[in-house]
Amino acid sequence: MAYSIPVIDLQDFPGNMKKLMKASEEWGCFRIVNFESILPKSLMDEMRAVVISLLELPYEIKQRNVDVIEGSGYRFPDRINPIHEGFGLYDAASSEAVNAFCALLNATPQQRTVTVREIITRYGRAVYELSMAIGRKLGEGLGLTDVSFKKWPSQFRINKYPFTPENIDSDGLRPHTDNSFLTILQEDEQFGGLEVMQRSGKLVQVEPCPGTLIINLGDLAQVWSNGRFYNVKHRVSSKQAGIRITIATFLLGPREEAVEAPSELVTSDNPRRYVPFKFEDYWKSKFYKCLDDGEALNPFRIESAEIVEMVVVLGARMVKMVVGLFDDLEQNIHLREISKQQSPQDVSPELFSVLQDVKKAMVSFQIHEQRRDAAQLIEVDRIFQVFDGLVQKASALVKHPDCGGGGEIGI
Ligand SMILES: O=C(O)CCC(=O)C(=O)O
Repeated sequence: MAYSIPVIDLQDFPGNMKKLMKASEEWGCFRIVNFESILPKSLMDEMRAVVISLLELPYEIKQRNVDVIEGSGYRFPDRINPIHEGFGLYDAASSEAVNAFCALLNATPQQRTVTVREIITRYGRAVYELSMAIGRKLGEGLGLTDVSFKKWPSQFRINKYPFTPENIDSDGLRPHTDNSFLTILQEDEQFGGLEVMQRSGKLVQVEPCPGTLIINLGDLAQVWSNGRFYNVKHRVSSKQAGIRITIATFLLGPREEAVEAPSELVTSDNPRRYVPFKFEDYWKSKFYKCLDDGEALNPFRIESAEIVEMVVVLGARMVKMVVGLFDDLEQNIHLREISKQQSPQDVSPELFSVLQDVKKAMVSFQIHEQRRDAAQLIEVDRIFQVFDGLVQKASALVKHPDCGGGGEIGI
């Protein structure tokens, strides 16, 4: 069978290492074969059957699959992706998360809870183990020996595309990059429609190939590899009438630690490209601002971060200067008023002069205190109010040559 994207044999390492690196750098996606010792074909088939049964549940019940993190739950076809419906399960490798997911959806007696739960649990663990194995190989390929993605949770997205003769050539999912480090995609065995864009910009159709899996590298792979891995831009297009169902499992960013390239991958030839950031900040910015074209990474690019820092520092200085100017003005007015005061007849001029000096000192002291408080308040409040806008402006100014395209909320 002719494959349109590179194929990596997981049982043939280090033999396939060069090919894996080339695929990750030029395509940002590849197909894997020989992974059955971790994820058997029988489990993939069982999972597909479970997924189909879940998608048949009534809408009121599907809606119970609420977000655990922004956008992680049920998605009904909407204006942005009108021929796409999806379930989501955050932290898919944890049995608690699977139990909670199943408990919410288990509304009909026909749903054989125990089996459904057991299959999702086994699939979640197997596919997670597979993502750990691929992550380790990607690390080894970059010369890192003890790479672990154990603290990076995963997420399922179950995708259903009702393709009809009327919507042929429409987008099932708009072009996007994934929010993940890597995505493991179990395709529909019958209906194709996935299109991936090579780093060179060439768009390639990916035909289904039963018994294999597709791996897409997401935005976090681009950051973690310090720009070496390509975050592949892809979309799903309706090619043929029929119900297309796929299961995507995303290896997301760590909950606690920052997302950043390991120091070994930062060299004088390839300086750090992104400031370390929290996955949550990236995810929220991508979700709430509906950033489709890789802009979600822009605020974290070093060039942008430097510009933003510069703008913030300059802004803070300006605020201080302005506050200082107004305060000096106010202080002078007060001091002049004190100087103009006449000495009462029963107070000697010497004593009056000392009292005036005390008053002046108090005014200066008060203004100094107010100035400090005001400067602090203004700095914190105003700078942070405009901060978000500045980040966006700075991001728009910086167009990185490697920008691999963006991320509609792919998951
Ligand atoms: O359904 C597919 O083929 C691709 C799914 C995808 O790109 C996604 O869920 O982000």
